[in-house]
Amino acid sequence: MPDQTGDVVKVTKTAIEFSEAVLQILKERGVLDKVFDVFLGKEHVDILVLGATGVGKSAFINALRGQSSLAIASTRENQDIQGILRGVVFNIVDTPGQVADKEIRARAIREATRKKYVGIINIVCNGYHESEAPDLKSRNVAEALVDGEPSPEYLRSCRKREIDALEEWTILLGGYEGAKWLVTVVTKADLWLAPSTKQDVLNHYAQGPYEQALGEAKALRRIVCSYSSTNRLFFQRAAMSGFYTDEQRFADHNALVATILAYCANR
Ligand SMILES: Nc1nc2c(ncn2[C@@H]2O[C@H](COP(=O)(O)OP(=O)(O)OP(=O)(O)O)[C@@H](O)[C@H]2O)c(=O)[nH]1
Ligand SMILES: [Mg+2]
Repeated sequence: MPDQTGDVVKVTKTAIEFSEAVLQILKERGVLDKVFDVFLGKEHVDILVLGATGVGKSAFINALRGQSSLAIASTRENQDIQGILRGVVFNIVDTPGQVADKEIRARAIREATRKKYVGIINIVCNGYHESEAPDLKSRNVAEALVDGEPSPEYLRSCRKREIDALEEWTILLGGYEGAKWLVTVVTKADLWLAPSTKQDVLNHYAQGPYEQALGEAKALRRIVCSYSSTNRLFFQRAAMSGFYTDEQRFADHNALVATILAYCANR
């Protein structure tokens, strides 16, 4: 289906995974009735998914839809995924993260700023970027892994890249009233999560230089969540942290879905 800019946009209709556990969380947070009111009003929700190449945006959207991501190619155009959740239509736009696709991303961002209500999901992964994209120099693994372990230098440079990626869209929020919330999803927790470091990782995205770089987006209602879309060796070689249990995965998924619904209900 051609959009106004002439781009070809793929629309996939799907249901978003939504379990009783999510309802329970909303109940505990005292917002269940409010969420149902929004459902009854059959409101439309646009969600823009942003982040550098290889952070796991497409895998995250697949996980949100209850789909796995075994073989996944780098995204090269904006993709519109429509999720139906009890009558409410969620329009989720997956954007390409490669540096070369800046213009394509800008189009999705401009398009979003014409909407009245937009939620932003910004995907980061504590530096565990993995992609075939030419702008990740570590295509050949040599940079990302040293002696079979993720290189601290590589992780650091990718975390820096995550901060740099903010610049592209935060500036557009000045004067635009439609953006209502920002959820920073720190995905790939199966790789990075450990009891002793979890809080430090979440703090990295909630305060300090990362938060400073949010600029205009600092004014949004926002939260930082841990997540994992799949269990996978880093570059198919380096081990996972070993601390991310299935229980934790369900808990993260349900808490995130509940947060998105609660944010949408708080219009
Ligand atoms: N271990 C692990 N790997 C993940 C996770 N999510 C994504 N990956 C892997 O990370 C790589 C990149 O994932 P994508 O979803 O394609 O990343 P993207 O952000 O969409 O990248 P672009 O489309 O290039 O912008 C893939 O090899 C995924 O399998 C996760 O939660 N855990
Ligand atoms: Mg993608």
